Amino acid sequence: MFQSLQDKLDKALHTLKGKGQITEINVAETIKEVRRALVDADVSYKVAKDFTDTVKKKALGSDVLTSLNPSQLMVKIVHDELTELMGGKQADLNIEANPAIILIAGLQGSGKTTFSGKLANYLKTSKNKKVLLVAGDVYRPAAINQLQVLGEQIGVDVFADLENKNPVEIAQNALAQAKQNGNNVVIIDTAGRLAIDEQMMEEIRRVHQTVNPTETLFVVDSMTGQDAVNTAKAFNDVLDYNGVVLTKLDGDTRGGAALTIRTVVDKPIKFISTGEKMEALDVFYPERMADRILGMGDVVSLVERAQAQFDEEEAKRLQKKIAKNSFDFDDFLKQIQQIKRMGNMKDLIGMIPGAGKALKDVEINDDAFKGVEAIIKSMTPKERKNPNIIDNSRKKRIAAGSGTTLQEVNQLLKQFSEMGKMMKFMNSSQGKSMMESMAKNMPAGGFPGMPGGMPKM
Ligand SMILES: Nc1nc2c(ncn2[C@@H]2O[C@H](COP(=O)(O)OP(=O)(O)O)[C@@H](O)[C@H]2O)c(=O)[nH]1
Ligand SMILES: [Mg+2]
Repeated sequence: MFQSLQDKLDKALHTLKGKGQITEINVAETIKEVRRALVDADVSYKVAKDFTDTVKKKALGSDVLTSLNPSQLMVKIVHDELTELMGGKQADLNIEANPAIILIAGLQGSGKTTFSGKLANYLKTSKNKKVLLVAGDVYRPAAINQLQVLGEQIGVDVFADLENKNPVEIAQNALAQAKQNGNNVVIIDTAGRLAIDEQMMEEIRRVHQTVNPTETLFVVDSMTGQDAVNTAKAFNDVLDYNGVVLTKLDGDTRGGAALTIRTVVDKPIKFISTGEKMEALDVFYPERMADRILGMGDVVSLVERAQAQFDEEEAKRLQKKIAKNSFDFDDFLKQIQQIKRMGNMKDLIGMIPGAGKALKDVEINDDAFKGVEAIIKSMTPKERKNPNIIDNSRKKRIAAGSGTTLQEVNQLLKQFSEMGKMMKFMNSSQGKSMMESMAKNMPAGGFPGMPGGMPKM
């Protein structure tokens, strides 16, 4: 995701490496390159300029009380500002009403129907809702069929009326049915045009006015860059929607839409869609997106907590493993066990490279690792060394053996492979310098308040 932006920011932030402190002179080059990276990612010049002005001010104004060097400090400032640019906080979907009505708007091909299916699936599986999908694209029978196929696939009811060409009536009839059948969420998929046109706007405006949705979501293809931003504005003028859904973030998108939409319409991005599978939907967290853009979120928190509790020897051993790209599930298990011994789970979680991001929204208590541990323990030693050899039938066996589900096994494997990517970053020169500084800042006597200090390995 956003690979080119990632690379350019990485390069820009790297130029400060080895500098003793941030000065007006040495920060100038970095600032220029950050701005260029943003503009190249299809962020408008004005937004990019405002962004780098703020970053510069903060960089020059910050008392270097922390143990971060200029390069790390800059990473942190850019990270925080990116988070802010994308809205700061995560924004929830409002589904309190009964039934909650969610209206889906956007151009044709933006991914509305696919997203409607994904959202229905998400609300059904994660929020335990009884969802009704409504086929409101009256112009294309294929679109109605597409929604019916999705509904069948995820086990969600679909309201469709091939005879009726009036989307307002369809929505009304669907609502009546929802009330009768006790659906607590109604998702209305709508038609779009290839470009904004008055008729489409009028039609969706009427549907909007009639059903008075709890949430109106604007779906936009993130591949369309600055166009996405313009469309977002046009729809917002008519619908005053509640949130934005960015689709096709799995593609070769440059990132401009994700970074600019918030500034232009002042509406939060609520979901991101990253593929054609029904599960490929994520709640949008600005901070995690900033993590991803900088390719280093967990390292940021790792550095921030460099004073905290990590065993120096173990860090060095890990570093070696990482350098050799040989970090495996046995190491992972060891890390988990060490952390469990250290207690204070939630605070420590961000210290495992990669795991912090993966487990951020999990309620962390001592039980949180049980499933993960059980899964790893159900793998053969060979599989722990090389999880790539785990095929589907083995996954099922592992799930059965560990008392978890196939989905949980898949999730762990996916997280682990993402961790592998994080490791690659650690192997880059910037990652290495962070690990070194982390090791250097390690308190020799272990972590205060812990009996016996750190366990040594
Ligand atoms: N790669 C990718 N393709 C998507 C995503 N969302 C939708 N699509 C594809 O984009 C095309 C248009 O999607 P559709 O949901 O029919 O758009 P609609 O016209 O707005 O309803 C279809 O081929 C979808 O499979 C996504 O997040 N990633
Ligand atoms: Mg559609």
